[in-house]
Amino acid sequence: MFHGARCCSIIRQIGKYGQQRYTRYSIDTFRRNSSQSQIEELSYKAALCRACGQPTAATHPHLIKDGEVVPGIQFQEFRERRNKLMENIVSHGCVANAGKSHIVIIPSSSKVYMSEKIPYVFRQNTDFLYFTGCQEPDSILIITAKNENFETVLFVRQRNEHSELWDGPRTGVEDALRLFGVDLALPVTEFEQFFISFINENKTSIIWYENMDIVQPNLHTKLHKLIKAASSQKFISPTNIIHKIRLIKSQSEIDLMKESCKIVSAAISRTIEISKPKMSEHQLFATVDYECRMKGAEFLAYPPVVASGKNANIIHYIINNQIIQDKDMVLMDAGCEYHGYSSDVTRTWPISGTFTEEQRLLYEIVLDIQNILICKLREMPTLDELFRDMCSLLGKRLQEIGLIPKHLSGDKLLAAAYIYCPHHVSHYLGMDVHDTGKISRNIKLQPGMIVTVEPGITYSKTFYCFIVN
Ligand SMILES: [Mn+2]
Repeated sequence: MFHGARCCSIIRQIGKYGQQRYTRYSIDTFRRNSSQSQIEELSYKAALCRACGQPTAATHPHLIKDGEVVPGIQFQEFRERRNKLMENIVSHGCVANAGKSHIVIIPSSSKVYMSEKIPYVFRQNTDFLYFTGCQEPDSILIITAKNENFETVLFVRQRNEHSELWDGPRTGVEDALRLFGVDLALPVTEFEQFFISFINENKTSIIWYENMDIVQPNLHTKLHKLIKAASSQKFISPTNIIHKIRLIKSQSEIDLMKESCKIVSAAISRTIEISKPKMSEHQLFATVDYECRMKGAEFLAYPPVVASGKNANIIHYIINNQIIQDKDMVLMDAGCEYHGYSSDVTRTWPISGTFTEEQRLLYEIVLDIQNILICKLREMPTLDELFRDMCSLLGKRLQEIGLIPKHLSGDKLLAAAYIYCPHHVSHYLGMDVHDTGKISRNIKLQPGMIVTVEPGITYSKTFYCFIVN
């Protein structure tokens, strides 16, 4: 992964010319050739043009438009999200809240390593990303509220020449302030001091921190130590409040979600086109991955299920290493992540290009039921009601073809159908595949929610049939 020889030669070059000296030389040369006003304008631009820890409008104009923090989402939208969070925090009824001060702590992810010095692809903690747009690891978002005044502080890693040589540019403290529109940006090394001062000055403050889900292990340990030493204060989880906000998507999020779904849908269509008997499941995985990336997705949203024949009976079959036989159905459950937004689509098809009679029968039952359920969404049911509807529709259709005994009715029929579709029919979809996990499936749908509709039939004689949207 890392090329020792190339790296040494870069170090030699920097050693020889000196990075600082080289930069100063360029600015001096430039100064001699420019008028003062040009210099001012250009040095402002140069500051914005510096590569940061993530794409910006200056360095990646093909990804980020002026005024956006991340692709498709404007600066202002992040402010509105943080304001909404704090309005919900201060008006929350779970604690005797009136007049109290609050501190909300949302950590970013840390880098995770697969083996010595070899990192996994970094994926930012979703809640942190939602409120900042910041892709820096080991950072912390703090929002404090005192007498209805909110202050946002972003703690990020300082710039470091040696680390940046290895891992690429960091955004750093100064540019974080400008890039993310927070009130204050500080080095993450100053977090402890900041936190201690805050809780000393605000002895009855409420500390909002998700204590059950450890995102940043070092920070988690530190917070526990500090809170033990400081007072009798306890953590209150902000996650329910955060997920309620994330549940309702804005227009810009809906546009990103549509594109994410479009990309994976085209990628799966292409994969079906090129698939033929004797290919391996692995090759179809490679095809869907390639097609998603070529169409602009960053990566797949989850390890895809590519299952032929009876492998499709394993709901989370991700080993994907079997050869697809002539008569097999293939099941593909794949989604991509497009600028932070996930899709989740499942399709099944006969590898030969032609269904057997039996395969077509089951396929069409699932397709019919899926279409009926999609229409039912207009009535704004709860997801649990949608699931009950699916079991009832599926039960009746399977009775018609003799897979479920005709005398069953009511709950017994629903239970019999569940054996053929042993999973829920829907979940919320968004930045995460199983988005806003704290939200019950027993609440009515509302405009702005995005959900999957994924009925299926697990039939163990020869194949599995499953459709998702
Ligand atoms: Mn799903």
